[in-house]
Amino acid sequence: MEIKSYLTKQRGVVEQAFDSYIPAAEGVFRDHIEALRYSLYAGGKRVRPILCLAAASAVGGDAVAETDLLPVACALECIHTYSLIHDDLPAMDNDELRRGKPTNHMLYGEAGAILAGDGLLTWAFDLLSNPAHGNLDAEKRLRIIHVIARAAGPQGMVGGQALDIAHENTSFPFETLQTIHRSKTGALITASVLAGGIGAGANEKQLDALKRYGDQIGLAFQIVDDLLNATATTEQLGKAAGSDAELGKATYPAYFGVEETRTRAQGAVKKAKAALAGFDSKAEPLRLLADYIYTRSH
Ligand code: GRG
Repeated sequence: MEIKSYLTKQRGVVEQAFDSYIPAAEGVFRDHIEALRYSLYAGGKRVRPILCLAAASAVGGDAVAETDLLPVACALECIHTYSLIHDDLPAMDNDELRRGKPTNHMLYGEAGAILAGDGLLTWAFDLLSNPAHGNLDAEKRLRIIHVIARAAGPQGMVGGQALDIAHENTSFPFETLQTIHRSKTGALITASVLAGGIGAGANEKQLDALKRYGDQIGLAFQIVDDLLNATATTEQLGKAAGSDAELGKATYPAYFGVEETRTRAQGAVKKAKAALAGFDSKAEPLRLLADYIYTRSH
């Protein structure tokens, strides 16, 4: 299997599912829905939904992934997109460009962007809990909702963002950087993998392995994000390069330099793949995704 064609195919699967789940920009809520659809369709890589489907495939095969997990995959992307819209706001990173396009608040204003994020976060839980979507039984559905809510909330992504902002322009120990990375970026990535596993009926041993895999690729993902921010151009990234240094953020390259940072990212990818040792060839996409996370260019 070749990663590029796999990603293209899976992005198509996720985007087709969006078309059936996300309300059309029409009627009385048209402007609000247009604002949230703008960011949802602005060219994201769809890493979290693809990881969720790949984990489900690793446990139960592709058919289970595509019949039962699509609403979960889309909900994860809604939560991710909301976090980016809010992260770009003037009160946070104050970015004008994301994925090479104007950020949400540049087009819809601050209030519109805050509400677009709120709408996406809430819609995610509508999708997850709606029995009309997917064939998941109530027990799996509830467990998935809990895993995702925990990862997105005050002890996960939101808490990590709060810590990150609180530590701007301060110096702090490396352990704090790890906590910020694990919560801000890693938690939702691990939850994406776990949600796929739970939905496909993974046993506890398999879930433990998927958690170890998720934690390591989450770490690799954030390290690579730090590296790209420090070394790539705004054009390559589609968002402001060098913004971490400008905002006084501590990053892996700031602690270890570029070479050591690369080695650490490679180490995390290796550990992620080792965690999958008990899985058969159905886990091949997860293995390829681990490599992709290291080699991605934006
Ligand atoms: C505002 C509650 C709240 C949280 C924001 C995720 C996040 C927390 C902020 C984004 C800042 C950032 C650059 C984090 C590093 C890792 C990351 C999440 C990168 C963006 O994810 P990609 O690369 O984005 O999957 P695409 O554009 O492909 O969807």
